[in-house]
Amino acid sequence: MSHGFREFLRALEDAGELQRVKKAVDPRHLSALMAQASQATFFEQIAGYPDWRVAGALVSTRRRLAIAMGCSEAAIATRFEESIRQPIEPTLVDRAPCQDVVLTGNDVDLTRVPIPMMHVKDGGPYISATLVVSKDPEYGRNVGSYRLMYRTPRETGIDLVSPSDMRVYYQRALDRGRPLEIAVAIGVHPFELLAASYKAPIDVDELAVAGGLHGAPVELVRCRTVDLEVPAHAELVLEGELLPIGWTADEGPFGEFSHITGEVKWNPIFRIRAITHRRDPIFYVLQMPWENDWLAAPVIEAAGLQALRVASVQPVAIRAPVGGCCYWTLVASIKKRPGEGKNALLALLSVAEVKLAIVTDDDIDIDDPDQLDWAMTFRVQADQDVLIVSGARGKHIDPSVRAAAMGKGGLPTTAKLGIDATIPEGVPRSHYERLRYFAKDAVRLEDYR
Ligand SMILES: Cc1cc2nc3c(=O)[nH]c(=O)nc-3n(C[C@H](O)[C@H](O)[C@H](O)COP(=O)(O)O)c2cc1C
Ligand SMILES: [Mn+2]
Repeated sequence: MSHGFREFLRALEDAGELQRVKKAVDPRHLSALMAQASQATFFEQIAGYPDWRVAGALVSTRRRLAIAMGCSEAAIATRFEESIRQPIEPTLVDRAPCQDVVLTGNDVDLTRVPIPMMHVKDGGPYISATLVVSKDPEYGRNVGSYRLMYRTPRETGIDLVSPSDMRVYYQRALDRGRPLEIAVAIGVHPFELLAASYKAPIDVDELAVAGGLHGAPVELVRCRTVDLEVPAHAELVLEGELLPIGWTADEGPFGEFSHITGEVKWNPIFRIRAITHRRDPIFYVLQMPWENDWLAAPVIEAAGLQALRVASVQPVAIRAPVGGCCYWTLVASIKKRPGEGKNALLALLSVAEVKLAIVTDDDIDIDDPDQLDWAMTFRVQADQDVLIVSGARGKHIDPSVRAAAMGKGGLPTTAKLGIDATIPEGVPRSHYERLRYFAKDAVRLEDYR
């Protein structure tokens, strides 16, 4: 497979974006060391875990995400948008590297995997790079990414608080008094993780979305102890079930993708029946919050593009900047016709929990914060170009929505802000003519040295 996890590591290394650490590292030090590296990191020795190596911070920047997606940084949103329109169903294979080693019964022991403590207030060591597969009798196979908190050698917590397809699957199993079988694949290509974080309709198998991103079917293998399939090339697989106990076990705190320490949540428990892995496994430590943020960027940007097109506004560029955690803010430049600055804002603010949208014209490079500030300074009249919507759907991990004051289970709302930084109607474009230096192309500084 040309787009496996290991091929991606090689692509990063070829691009000078992967650093190897040769000395043995304590797993509790992994996150801090990754944070100090300017590249993705590959740890060749983990103290106390001779069988394992660790890779992480793989898509911590837009550049590394672009390498994963095989496109330019500017093309990420359109590349994602085109691929999700062309899903490719996965195929089944008989033998798989992810089952080189199969551990069941008393051999199931998470303490043999180098799961790191990441942040000072975390409720325990966390597995962050998960692809969680489940099935519902009616809706079929589902894939999402859900963090797992170490509890015991055979149990983890899972954060199933937010509305999601798997939450619905779990609730439906719970209503019948049944556990929900899940299989967790760790160490898969970012395309699988992007598909997992994409909000497909509930009856859509996100592994077909991953196939669309690869341009080839994802190869799956049947699990050994649950009626599920996982990517054959995964480094590590945890098979088991979510116990039918509802939202009763404490989980967290954990460093959230909002860059903020979260709260303790009430959640189900994942009991592990089997651990399978490669003969020479690499454990993927997804570095919070950066990798979680960048995995959201294509999803949110593509949703913004689609919303603009439905509103018949012509986008030129779109970005979900990392300052808004690639989730809460959208910035777009458009080829504007009269009124479309406002139409564009309405479209962008309809996306998920996006709470700040900025729209500007196609002469502004939206990757340059100075140009964006300039547009907001000279193209905005606050009494005419600012849109505020109250009481839209919010997300609890944004402290400003004051979810803590609502009590458990309350769903917060948020205000949304749109800024139309396009050239106002009635102001000629010539009023924005940028200054140009006299004789700019006629003289060269090096001729005067
Ligand atoms: C690295 C990563 C970790 C995530 N962790 C969680 C989580 O712990 N809980 C959650 O509800 N969503 C989490 N998400 C978001 C979900 O994966 C996302 O909402 C997805 O669409 C859910 O899929 P589903 O609705 O098909 O089950 C995470 C996303 C990423 C990229
Ligand atoms: Mn789904």
